[in-house]
Amino acid sequence: MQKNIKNTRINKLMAISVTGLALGGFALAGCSATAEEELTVTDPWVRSEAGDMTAMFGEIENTTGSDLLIDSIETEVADTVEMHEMVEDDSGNMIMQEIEGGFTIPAGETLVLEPGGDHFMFMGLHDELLAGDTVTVTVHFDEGEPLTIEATVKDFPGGNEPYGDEHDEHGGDHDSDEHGDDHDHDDSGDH
Ligand SMILES: [Cu+2]
Repeated sequence: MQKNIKNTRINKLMAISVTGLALGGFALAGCSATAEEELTVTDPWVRSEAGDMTAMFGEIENTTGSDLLIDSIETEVADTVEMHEMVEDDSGNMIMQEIEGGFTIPAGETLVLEPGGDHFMFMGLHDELLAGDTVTVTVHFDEGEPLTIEATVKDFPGGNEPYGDEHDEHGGDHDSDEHGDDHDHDDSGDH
């Protein structure tokens, strides 16, 4: 990690040329949105999960010339996706909580999503996610085109991070939600 920071200048030049090649492949695969050309996503993955919640990890490098604010994230495999960080609670335990206002990726910087750190939290999984599955995730920014990420599902036994109070009180199917097609009640994050 520190090595990366020290060698930023040189690595950045190399990363840009490597990125050009990688994106060429992507373009052939049919992705044409602007964000794909200006952002580099490295090793996006989602932890396999049979329950209600899991998380996505990976690195997103902002190679645009300007700061980016992630406005919202969506995926077809879960009801909602939140942006979480790990913080220390009063007892000294690390718990996760939603980031106020979303992640900012400064120009030239990389957002690192990793177990035990920042992550995209999938809540209300529709089906079990098995290793080898591919999950499509769409990241919306405060401006510009959205970024579409194809993340690979992987087994990760150590990925059960402790949840903050909000998650502990998630009581399961208390409202017998049938996963209908009306997602137009936007009451997310009302406190
Ligand atoms: Cu989380």
